[in-house]
Amino acid sequence: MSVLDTISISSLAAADALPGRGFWMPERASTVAGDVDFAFNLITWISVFFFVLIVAVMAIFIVKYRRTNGREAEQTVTHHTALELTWTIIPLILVIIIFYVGMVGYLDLRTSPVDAYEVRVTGQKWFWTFEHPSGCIEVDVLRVPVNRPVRLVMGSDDVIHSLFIPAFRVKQDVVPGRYTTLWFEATRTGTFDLFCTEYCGTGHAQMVGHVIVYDEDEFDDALRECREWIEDIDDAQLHLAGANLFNRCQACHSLDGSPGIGPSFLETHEYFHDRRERDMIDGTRALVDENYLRQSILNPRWNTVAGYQPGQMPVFQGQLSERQLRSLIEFIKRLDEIELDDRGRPQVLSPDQIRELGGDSPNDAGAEQ
Ligand code: HEC
Ligand SMILES: [Cu+2]
Repeated sequence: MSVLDTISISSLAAADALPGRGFWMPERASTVAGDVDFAFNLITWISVFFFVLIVAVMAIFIVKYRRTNGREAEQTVTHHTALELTWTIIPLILVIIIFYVGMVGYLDLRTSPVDAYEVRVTGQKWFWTFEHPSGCIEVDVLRVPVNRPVRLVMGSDDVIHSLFIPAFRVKQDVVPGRYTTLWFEATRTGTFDLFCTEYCGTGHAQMVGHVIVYDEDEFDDALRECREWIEDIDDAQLHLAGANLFNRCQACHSLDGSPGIGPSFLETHEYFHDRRERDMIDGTRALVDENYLRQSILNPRWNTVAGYQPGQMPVFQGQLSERQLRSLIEFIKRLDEIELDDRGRPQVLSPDQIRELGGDSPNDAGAEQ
């Protein structure tokens, strides 16, 4: 660690405002980022050096030894021990150095400290679910404390995904049928990108999220807020809270009637509103009421809407609290009250904004009755 640290800090550090941000690399925000950049820069600059050297020598030799009229080809040496030892031993030393740097870095990346904070991660078409020990479950937002090792235990519900946090320089495949792990220790607070880097189907490009790094005490507050905010939203505003959860559904369900992997919620809303029955794939019909919505979200395997593929809709049993489920159902029921932007996405209000709409104003409460 320490040797590599000193070299990597002194070498090639870019003069940019964000620490570690250079021509090739995003900012550095984890303990291993420096080592990864060092290995990358080392290999790159060795390659650049030899590329320039070899091409230059080649160009000089092409000119110097080109065929010229009246000049006889000379006998050349076939063997030169000193030269051969040089071009064997120097590269050998270089690849041993590269191996050493790579191996030490790899071992650091693979071996998580025992006291790490653990988060369960599920990759699903096409979103990430992060589950904290304290019960906070969130989609596409990973909240972590600064200066504390975090270990991700990851699984996939469908196909191979891969979790990548560029600023932390960590990346690991997420594979169905087994757990893979990844650890990091963030060194700075702030918000960083998180991607899926394994092509996993039509919605792959939407499988993006954020890591939010907090100071230790802010972290506890953030987790409490994550668990509890929806519990104290008034029933009258619950559909607005549902818009906050819609990011788990938007890969497959539109709100403006446009077709998708699943039925548009506009259509579902109209079925609900008109008390109509849906044709199901097994030839039966089902009335679209609260129970139908509940069943469709928690346990979609019970049946499939005609015209859609079975098994596509993720099972949300155990992933939503009762209140979250209710807010999603309210969201579909009262979709006509949700403002959409020009790309058909719902206006998402923060928990505080939603709270402000409720409570104090008797008008709002009255309108709901
Ligand atoms: C990976 C794609 C996908 C995601 C993500 C997804 N769904 Fe679905 N959903 C489907 C498909 C496909 C169907 C239709 C087939 C079926 O009934 O299983 C469906 C059907 C439904 C239905 C029945 C609709 C109707 O009009 O009859 C509801 C309700 C529903 N989904 C709610 C949700 C909610 C709420 C979320 C987010 C929390 C969600 N879905 C996320 C694919 C998805
Ligand atoms: Cu993916």
